[in-house]
Amino acid sequence: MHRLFVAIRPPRHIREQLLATMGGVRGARWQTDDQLHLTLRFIGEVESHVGDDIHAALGAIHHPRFEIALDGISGFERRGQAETLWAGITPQEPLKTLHNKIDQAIARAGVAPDQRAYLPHITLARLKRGSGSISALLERSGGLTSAPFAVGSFCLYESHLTPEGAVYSIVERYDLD
Ligand code: 3AM
Repeated sequence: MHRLFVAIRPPRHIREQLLATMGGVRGARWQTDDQLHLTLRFIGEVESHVGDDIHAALGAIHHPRFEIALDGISGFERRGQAETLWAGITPQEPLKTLHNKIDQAIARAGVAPDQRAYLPHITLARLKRGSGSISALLERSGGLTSAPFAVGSFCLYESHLTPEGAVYSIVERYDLD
């Protein structure tokens, strides 16, 4: 079985900017450079032959290149407890359109459509229990923005879960038009 997801690998200067914002939050496990990605579609565990069909479906996608920028830091929380911190993205429309195309393409490979609302973000940290609320954590760091950067490709990733955290590897890269 392979644990797969589709994501954009941010360019080096954006990853450097993200890495430079990290720190200063207690209980945060910050992402490493290798882990930084913008998920387009989480797939989950699939058999090798389904992975091959997903690869073929992704390779048939046509989508124009576009530009996005970093837009603030936010997070996901559950019951008032922060679980992750992430960088927001603007504009979201090209990512949502590409997400929908990927969803439809991989449905043809037999993967059930995504049931969850898609919110584009780049995870920066996973937080230990008891880190407090997002708003308390973010008083210092809400102002992250970047110049627009080009997205010229997206990638199929494989995720290996280890006790030290997830290890992500790029399986394939697909160029946009
Ligand atoms: O891109 P981020 O880091 O926000 O949390 C996982 C990670 O998200 C998410 O997929 C990305 C690559 O692993 N993920 C893991 N399990 C998931 C699930 N069952 C999931 N997303 C949705 N449903």
